[in-house]
Amino acid sequence: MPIDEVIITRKIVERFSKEFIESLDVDVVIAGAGPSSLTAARYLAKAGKRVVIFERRLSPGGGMWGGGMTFPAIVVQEESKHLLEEIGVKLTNEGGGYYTADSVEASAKMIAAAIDAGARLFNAITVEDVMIRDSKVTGVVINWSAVDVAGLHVDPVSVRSKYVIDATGHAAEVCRIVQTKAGKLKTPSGRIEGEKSMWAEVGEKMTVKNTVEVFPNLYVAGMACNAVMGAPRMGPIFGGMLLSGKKVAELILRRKK
Ligand code: 48F
Repeated sequence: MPIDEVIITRKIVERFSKEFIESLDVDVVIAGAGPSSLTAARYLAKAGKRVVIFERRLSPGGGMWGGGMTFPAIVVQEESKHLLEEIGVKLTNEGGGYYTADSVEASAKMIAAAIDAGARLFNAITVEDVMIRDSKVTGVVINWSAVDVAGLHVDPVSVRSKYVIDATGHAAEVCRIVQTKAGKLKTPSGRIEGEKSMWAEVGEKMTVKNTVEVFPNLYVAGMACNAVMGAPRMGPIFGGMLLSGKKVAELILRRKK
């Protein structure tokens, strides 16, 4: 078969355009593609929701690839291990309720499982703002991450969604934008409370408890929950991230429309 560079270019642009246009008006947009996002996306897409993830970096997976201090292993606890087993991640029982997994295998399988369930994942795109109508979040505003990196003055474009999940990790970037532009969040002080120092046991429990709707139609998942609600970080134990992703999917699936 002859190979033509211009055909290759056309096919890439056509395919991207088709998929991007299909993603402009969806049920759920998730900002960030870490472990909480990928779990939420898998559950939501499996339930038939149209889900789009925008990830700033080239590689989705967030903080999971690096395990603990780049030792490529993660720990999960008994009550969350089914969320990795469901997608075929091999676990080692370390005793006492602790299980370990290869962080690279876990990250790769979580990404594949979310996409296989039907979620669409766009990498190298940053969520830089939200749309708000009648005091409700109605979508996100996005731009190429490269535009940001290069400091180019280029206007972003918009994507409508019924719900937005802030799964941007420690930075809780979407919530910070909403706080700046729309005011009060549903937190004890109405503001972002700020993440607290490492305390794995409390942090893990609080991440799940703090998985809530923080502004009409805006949910938090993963580490962003503790950053917004004011609870400890927990380091390279990932059960709370996975359970938070599952919980946010359940909260959205329970909504009427
Ligand atoms: O931080 P991250 O892995 O999110 P998570 O699901 O998991 C946290 C754990 O990895 C770890 C931890 C566990 O004990 O504390 O930190 O809460 O992934 C967040 C992803 O969001 C991307 C970022 O590049 C990363 O891949 N991201 C951040 N801001 C934006 C974004 C943004 N504005 N737009 C798009 N992506």
